[in-house]
Amino acid sequence: LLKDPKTVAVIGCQFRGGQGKMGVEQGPVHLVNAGLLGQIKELGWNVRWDGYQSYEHLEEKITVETDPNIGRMRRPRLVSNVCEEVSKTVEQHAKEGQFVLTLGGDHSLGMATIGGTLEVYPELCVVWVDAHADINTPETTDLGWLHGMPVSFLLGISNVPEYSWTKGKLHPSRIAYIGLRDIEAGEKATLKKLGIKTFSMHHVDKYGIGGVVKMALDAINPTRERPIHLSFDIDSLDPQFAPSTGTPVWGGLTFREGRYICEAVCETGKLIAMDLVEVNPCLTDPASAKRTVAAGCALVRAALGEELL
Ligand code: 6HN
Ligand code: MN
Ligand code: MN
Ligand code: MN
Repeated sequence: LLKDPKTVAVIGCQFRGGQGKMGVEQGPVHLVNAGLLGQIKELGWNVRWDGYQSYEHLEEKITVETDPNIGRMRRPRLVSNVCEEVSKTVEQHAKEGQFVLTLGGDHSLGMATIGGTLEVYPELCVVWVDAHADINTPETTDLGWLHGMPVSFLLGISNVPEYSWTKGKLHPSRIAYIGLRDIEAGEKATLKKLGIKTFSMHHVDKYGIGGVVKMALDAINPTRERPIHLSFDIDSLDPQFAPSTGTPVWGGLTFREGRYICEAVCETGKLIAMDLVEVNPCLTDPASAKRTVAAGCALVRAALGEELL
């Protein structure tokens, strides 16, 4: 599956343009300063740190003035250009056979990371762990921020000329959500129409996290042969475990439930990429930020095999 099963490429995406709050671009620095790269090495991985990607060259060129809304979409050209660049970086590392770990940054990056891995692994399936479905289209979005829309571009149901690089190759039968609890009416209609597998907190309560992960994988990866991309939004965790995030929603996953998802996906032996996004260490007091960052590090370690040692 991975040509280089011992190497993880880590990309620190200092990007906040897909949402409106300052600080989410600091996520990667806080995760790395908490010792994440060393922790991954201790699990036996070669770490290829790709450095902090700051996108200043694009932010200087694509300013608020030159990037007016397209319909309701805010900062549409900036997000598109950054994501296209990230997508190429992810694709390159995946092509080299490395596990790709992307540290966000906001979740608009999901269209970039999964877009990149899909180019290398056409049979890919996606586990999207989030309080939100992030499947708004330019028509259904309320606030207009792109971090609520990446899945619609992956599926090819948002058609915006500025986003023509997004190829829309993900089939709706190959993505499953876990942790949902804040979905907009338009998103609900889309999920229903496309028959997408969604496991909300209601299902987690009803079946337990073990049952939910099994059902999710059975749906998108029945024979467990497909490569898996795990896109983990830290706001899937309950705010008591991950308070430092831009759109917290009560009633979320416990830390253990979040960890379990990462462990179980890792256990399949098919995980080829992970995103950890929406860690915003600037929104809370330092102790809460530290707790959020520590939770994020533990999720990554689980996805990279800590529990299997
Ligand atoms: N995230 N559904 C809301 C929106 O603005 O479209 C919230 C999106 C949150 C996005 O947390 O990655
Ligand atoms: Mn690189
Ligand atoms: Mn998200
Ligand atoms: Mn979210």
